[in-house]
Amino acid sequence: MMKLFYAPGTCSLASHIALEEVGVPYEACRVDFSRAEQTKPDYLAVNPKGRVPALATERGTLTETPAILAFIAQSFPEARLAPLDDPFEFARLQSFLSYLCSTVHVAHAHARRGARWADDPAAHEAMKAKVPQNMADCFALVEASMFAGPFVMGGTYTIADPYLFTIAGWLEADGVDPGQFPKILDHRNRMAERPAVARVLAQVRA
Ligand SMILES: N[C@@H](CCC(=O)N[C@@H](CS)C(=O)NCC(=O)O)C(=O)O
Repeated sequence: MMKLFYAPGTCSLASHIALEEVGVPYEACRVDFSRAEQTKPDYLAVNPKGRVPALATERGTLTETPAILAFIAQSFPEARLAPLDDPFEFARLQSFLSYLCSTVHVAHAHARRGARWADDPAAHEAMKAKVPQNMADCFALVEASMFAGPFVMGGTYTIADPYLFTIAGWLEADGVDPGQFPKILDHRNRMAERPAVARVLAQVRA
């Protein structure tokens, strides 16, 4: 059985929802950030990056949210979580996942993880101060030109949806009013009503 290593309130929620959507058995293994378990040898043996998510499969352990999401979609094609038979559409999907991973998530991380980029406490404060603007700019772009509706890629639910739901869930904590982005806010509300999403949220918050 696959094992998903996750922590509440993190980007691992996207992979968690995708696993729940396909309906395969998996074990959810909580990594306790309050005890810095992600930095301890036991977890570093799972993922030397010291981050979640990590998905342990029978062929080895995968990290990086876009890779895990694509693996889930490709491994369980019957769940139709990606346009697997259309290279252009699949690339458009990957483009969206990459933007969330490499730009939006990184913009968010500047609020809490400034020590990755600078040692000077004044630099941490300066990075933190930019987060509301950077996150609002990213979401304005998603709202205006990347979100097709009613789902991210258009009429069909894909692995992009739980990923957008996850990162849009951070907006208030990043000092951004999600009301500025009506399509994304409506998507977030609709996502929260999906049975798979509700099951994962109940499990993560327990
Ligand atoms: N690029 C990675 C980022 C993973 C990542 O940064 N995860 C955060 C939680 S959202 C984490 O594990 N942080 C722990 C730490 O920085 O100590 C992905 O998309 O999966």
